[in-house]
Amino acid sequence: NMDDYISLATSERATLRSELNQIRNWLIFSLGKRVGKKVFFTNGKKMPFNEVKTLCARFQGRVATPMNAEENRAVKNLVTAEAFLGITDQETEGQFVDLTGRRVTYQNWNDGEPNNASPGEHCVTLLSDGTWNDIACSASFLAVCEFSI
Ligand code: NAG
Repeated sequence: NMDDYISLATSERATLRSELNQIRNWLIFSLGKRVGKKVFFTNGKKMPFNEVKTLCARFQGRVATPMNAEENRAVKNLVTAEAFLGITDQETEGQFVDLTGRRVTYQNWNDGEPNNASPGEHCVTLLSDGTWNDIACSASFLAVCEFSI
């Protein structure tokens, strides 16, 4: 009868949801870093900034953009090499914004940075000590994406 079909569908949906949660937990446990509702992953590949943007978008994520010290630490602990962040001053020199155009409130520059070294540095990388450097967007660094969970 119809009620039996509906309750079966409801319980199957609950089972699927809990199995998907379990798979998500395995992924984060083995490969990712989670801070609150954000999770960071890397594919371990180095590429120019535009390719990182395309890659993260293809997987419905964004280039990693730490909004506070805890998120910055999570990215630092995820990577083993210098990584691009989703922050640029391509629009207005010296005004660093996220990829939605908002000015970034949290910043963690290395001493003497950002220096816009010749011939111009409009992208940002996370250095191995967790501080930031501005760098040419055409250079290749590790791709790190963030996803909302
Ligand atoms: C240079 C960096 C520059 C940084 C400077 C700090 C490159 C191409 N340039 O090597 O971004 O501001 O060191 O001393 O890596």
